[in-house]
Amino acid sequence: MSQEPKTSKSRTIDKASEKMMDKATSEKVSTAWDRFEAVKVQCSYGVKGICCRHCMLGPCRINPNDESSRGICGADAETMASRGLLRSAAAGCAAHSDHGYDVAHTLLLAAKGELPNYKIKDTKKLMAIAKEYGIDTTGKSVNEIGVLVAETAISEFEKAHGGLRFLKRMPEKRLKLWEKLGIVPEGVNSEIVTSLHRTNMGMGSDYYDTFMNSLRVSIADGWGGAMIATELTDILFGTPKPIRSKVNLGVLSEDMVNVLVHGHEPLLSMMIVEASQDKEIVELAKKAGSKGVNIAGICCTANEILMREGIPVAGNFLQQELAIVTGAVEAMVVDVQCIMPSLPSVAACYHTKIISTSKKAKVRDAIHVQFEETKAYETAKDILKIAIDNFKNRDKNKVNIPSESMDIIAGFSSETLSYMQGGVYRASYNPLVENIKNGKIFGVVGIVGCSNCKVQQDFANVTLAKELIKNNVFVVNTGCAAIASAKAGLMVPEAMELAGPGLREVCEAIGCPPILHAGSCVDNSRILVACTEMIKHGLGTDYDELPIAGAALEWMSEKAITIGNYFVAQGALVVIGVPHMVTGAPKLKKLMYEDIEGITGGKFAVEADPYKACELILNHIAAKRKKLGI
Ligand code: MSK
Repeated sequence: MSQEPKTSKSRTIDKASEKMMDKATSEKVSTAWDRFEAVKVQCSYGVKGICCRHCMLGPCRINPNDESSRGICGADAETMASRGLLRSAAAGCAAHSDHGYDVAHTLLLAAKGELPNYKIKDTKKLMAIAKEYGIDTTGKSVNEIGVLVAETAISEFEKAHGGLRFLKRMPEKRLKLWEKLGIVPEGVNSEIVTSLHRTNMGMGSDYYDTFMNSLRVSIADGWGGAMIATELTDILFGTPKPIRSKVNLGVLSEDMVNVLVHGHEPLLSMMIVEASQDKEIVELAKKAGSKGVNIAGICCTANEILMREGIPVAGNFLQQELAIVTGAVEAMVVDVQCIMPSLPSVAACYHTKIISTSKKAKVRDAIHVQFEETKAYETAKDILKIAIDNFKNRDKNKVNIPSESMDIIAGFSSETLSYMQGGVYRASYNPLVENIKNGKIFGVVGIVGCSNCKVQQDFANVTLAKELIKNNVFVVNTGCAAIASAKAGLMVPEAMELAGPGLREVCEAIGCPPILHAGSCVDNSRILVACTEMIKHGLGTDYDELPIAGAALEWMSEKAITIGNYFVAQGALVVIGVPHMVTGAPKLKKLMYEDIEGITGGKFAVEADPYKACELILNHIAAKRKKLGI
């Protein structure tokens, strides 16, 4: 059956993306949308989660119309789908946690004085984490404490028993429930290893147990790997504070050397930002005929350097190829996660150099400049020199930078939010909680996750955010959903006009937009901390009592499975726009979307329509408010 290619307008609501898609089409450059449409029909077994290739008896698949259908080993649809889900959750946890481990290792070496380019920037947070870790800081220098904090964080990954230290942040009630359910993680790496073991041939076939363990490994991410990544990145580079910048492809410059940093880890990108101001680099750039070096980010690397340095964001996940299509990018420097293997082939149509930097993510047909923490600044300069040298190859006839760029205020960490509500001496969540209780703020919703060709880019995320604030719901954004909101002009004080009167009054008093940019994917841990603060300040006694919800209407990454899982384990409603690949397993589906609510208080709901998703969330929050008697 032939399928008409979709128009760029129907693929995205973002004007800049639309223009670049049209440019790509006219220049015969294939993008993710073209490849998605070329697939035409995606595997109907895969999409339902009812196929398995975990052993060489298979691959096997289940006949969805035959209840007695089994794989060769006897696995049914429930076993196959739940195993697939647990493996994905473990992979998501591994991604965030490996990121967190790298940050911890860098902090360790920096504190030992072995990395001349890195220094502890946020000593206040260092001391706070040292206290939480039970480290005796008496008479010790900042670096000595840094070593102890880093070593303790590293032990959180490596230990097999003992439980995660950050879990002590939670109210006892939730921890007790998790203990009863057997989903309290021991150590980060051991949980990932056990998850892979559990899903091996001949292991667990009980879909309930397998799903509950997918929650467990996800908790190891939220309260382990991701939280360590967030907290230790703050120690190394500073806890974010409100900062102004710009977002969308219009941040690229006609007359500067454009370098895009893309991926997730800030370790190299922070150095690239610093090196771009280096006298030698600036002079080289001028000598090459440009006005200097312009750094901008894609995906969560963008969020990391936006939050701390105010570096502009060029775009979210589905814009990585489109940024190259502008013809104005001298180099795209990639680290880990969310990097499309297609980048070198798109770049081959222009002059852009794709530079991979992580030994964990070598990209075929890219230039590889290995990142080593010991010579980070030098590496950053080497990369910038490649980009500068490439400026002469820019073909002016191929350059078309869309004019779209939008102001943004980012940098809302949990600490900042607390500070904004009371200043240095009276920092507190009390005003937020009081305004939730008095109804000026109806509830709080986290909109997180990616962009996905299966749905119109940015539409669901942006529409949901707008609908929620209209109904006095405070919105916290992370990841590519945050970039979507920013592009739509929702992260500036003017967005207050779109908020309901109660929310507007509170935001004006606090001095923040009604939609907050809280950071990257690992920074969803900041939302966990913020929810914990609400409870500590007298809003309910456990997370499932809170008038909150999560939404990931455009998700695509396994990391989003893990994030959704840990919020459901926490007791939150999580609305997703793209269903999990479990729909061929009716019992598992019922467990995830219905029965789990009676177990953890949270559940998943599928709703791609942002208006209906909003209604669902508002009803959920109303029910929670009623139960709380507010
Ligand atoms: S980058 S995981 S596409 S949010 Fe964190 Fe964006 Fe999703 Fe990657």
